[in-house]
Amino acid sequence: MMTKPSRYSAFSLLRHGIGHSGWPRAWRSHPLKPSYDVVIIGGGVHGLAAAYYLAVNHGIRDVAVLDKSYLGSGGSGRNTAILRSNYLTPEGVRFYDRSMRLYRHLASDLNFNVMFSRRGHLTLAHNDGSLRTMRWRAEVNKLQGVDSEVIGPGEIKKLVPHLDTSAGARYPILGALYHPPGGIIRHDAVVWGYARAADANGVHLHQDTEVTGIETRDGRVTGVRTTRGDISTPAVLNCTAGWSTLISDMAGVDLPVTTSPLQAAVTEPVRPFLDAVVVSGTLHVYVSQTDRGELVFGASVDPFTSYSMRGSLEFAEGLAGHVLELMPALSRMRLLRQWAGLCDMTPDFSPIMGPTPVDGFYVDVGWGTYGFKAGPVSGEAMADCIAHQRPPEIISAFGLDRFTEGRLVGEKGAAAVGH
Ligand code: PYC
Repeated sequence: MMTKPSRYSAFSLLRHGIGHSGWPRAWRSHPLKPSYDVVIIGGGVHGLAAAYYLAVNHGIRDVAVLDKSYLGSGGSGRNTAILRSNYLTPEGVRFYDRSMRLYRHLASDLNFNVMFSRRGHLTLAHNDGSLRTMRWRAEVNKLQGVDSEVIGPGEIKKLVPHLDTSAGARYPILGALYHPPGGIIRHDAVVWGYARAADANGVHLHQDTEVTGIETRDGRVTGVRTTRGDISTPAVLNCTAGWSTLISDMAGVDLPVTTSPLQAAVTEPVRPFLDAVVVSGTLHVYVSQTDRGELVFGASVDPFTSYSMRGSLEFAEGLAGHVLELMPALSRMRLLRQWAGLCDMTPDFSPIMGPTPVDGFYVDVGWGTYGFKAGPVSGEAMADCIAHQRPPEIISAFGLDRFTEGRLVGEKGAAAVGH
């Protein structure tokens, strides 16, 4: 049988696929200047987005973003890229919903394909207690204009036919919080898109530049010491995860944060069969299928504090068992890779954002397991906070002072899984 000649001959594949000739650099390298108007520590989605919005929304372009490794090397490149805004508190729902709105328009704002994919997000309830929390969340969500409702096993089965919704399952599914706007995105593309756009707007991106100290005088920030030289600056934003306490300590600011690893894993690619993002708090597992066909699985944070980013066999075993309780048909799929990121946990599972007792030292930290989905809104809000030297309304509930004033914003009940 004659086969149709492919448009991509071996020769053209070699010409276009290997060597990447003629591709422009997405962002430039610069010498480290001795001073900047703003220095942002952490070159992940939060730091890059803050730099981008400082330049674009406020005309503040004399900004440096410092990362001790490569851009996106921390939590931004180590998450499961799930987007949602079905939180428990009104403050949380409003905040994450703004992020969803920014994410939806990000590809056109940044002129970069970030592969946002609206999938629908299901949080399963396996007992009456969870079902009650789902109903509560649905009501809070609706009051804030966010699309969420509780659905029963019949509707769940239609959305995700591979789920075992039978009454005989070991953890029977009683219902789910269904959040149609939820979805996934390509996390690296979000980093690269913000980095390219920040660079195009005059921001200096400095990779392999580790912060070794923060200078203060008379209660205000005056500069940053780095492995590539010292910088004088009146404004420093700590956008790190894992090292947020270390950096804040350098400025003399204590944070109520502990750090735990969060592991995830990905399978070999298979044909698309899973449209929705599925989460089970009881079984401590969440799963989605990427555009390439891989299944991405996550779980709860490791049950100890650590800065280790190594995967463990114990995690893979537990994960596989739990996934199979939900979707027995996956028993023959192979895990390809696993990884871990660092989660900075706060006592109320909400972030710490805004000014600190040290003038000019700002924090955007303590994201726990919610950091990636908040990247755009955090960047927008922290840029506003620095430009106007006061927190905008959307983050006013998340200040560091809430821990001494007893105004906690309890978001543990909205965690994808138990932590
Ligand atoms: O809160 O949706 C979530 C989540 C997924 C992975 C980590 N956190």
